[in-house]
Amino acid sequence: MSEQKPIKYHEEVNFPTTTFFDSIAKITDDTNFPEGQLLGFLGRSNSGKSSLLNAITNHKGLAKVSKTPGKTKLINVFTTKHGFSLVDLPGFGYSKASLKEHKEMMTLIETFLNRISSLKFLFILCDAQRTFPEEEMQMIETAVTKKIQPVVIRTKADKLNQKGKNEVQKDMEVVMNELGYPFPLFFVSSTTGKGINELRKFILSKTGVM
Ligand SMILES: Nc1nc2c(ncn2[C@@H]2O[C@H](COP(=O)(O)OP(=O)(O)OP(=O)(O)O)[C@@H](O)[C@H]2O)c(=O)[nH]1
Ligand SMILES: [Mg+2]
Repeated sequence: MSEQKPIKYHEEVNFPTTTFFDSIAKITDDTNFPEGQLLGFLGRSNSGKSSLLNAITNHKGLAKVSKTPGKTKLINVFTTKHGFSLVDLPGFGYSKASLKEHKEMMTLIETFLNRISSLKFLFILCDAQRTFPEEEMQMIETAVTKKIQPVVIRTKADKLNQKGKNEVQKDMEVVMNELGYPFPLFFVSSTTGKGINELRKFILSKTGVM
């Protein structure tokens, strides 16, 4: 594959200034989330959640990206100056995490989905090179039952050629048919900027900014 040139994606669609709000380790009745709509970003460890948040907000060091997976163990909340907030959820499925750590993380994610009624969108990220896993399908179903809009994002799209992308697109249509729910689907690359503007437009239109 030929080297892809980075595009100046940050100049096309402006995203509101976004700043760190808080890191949350446990959800109780006193846990403070920002006012306004919350948009959750969920996916396996290393699926590219933190990188995507940095790309969307055009803010390189906003969410921490690590070469070693399993970095984000807390719920990290970032708030935009337009009143909605982005939530980087802990990456699940990291092979080196202990069973106890894994359970704690899944409990934190479940509590978040169950208890936080201002959560309106759940972006489910999955590396475009992977087969879409069963657990992610279940997360789509969970979101739908809780009246949270699920959106699937296939990440690291720079690693796919057109043929690969077409195959993934077909696989995702199979998933939509199986679930009986045609969720919005995006292919993005935080490295090249592919799909980032489309995703920004989607977020801004759904949150009423655009
Ligand atoms: N090629 C490519 N690599 C990417 C892309 N996005 C992220 N990566 C790399 O994938 C690795 C994981 O990225 P993160 O953004 O930290 O992933 P995460 O889902 O936040 O991981 P956890 O915090 O462990 O849950 C890093 O080495 C990134 O540089 C992308 O679009 N293309
Ligand atoms: Mg992360």
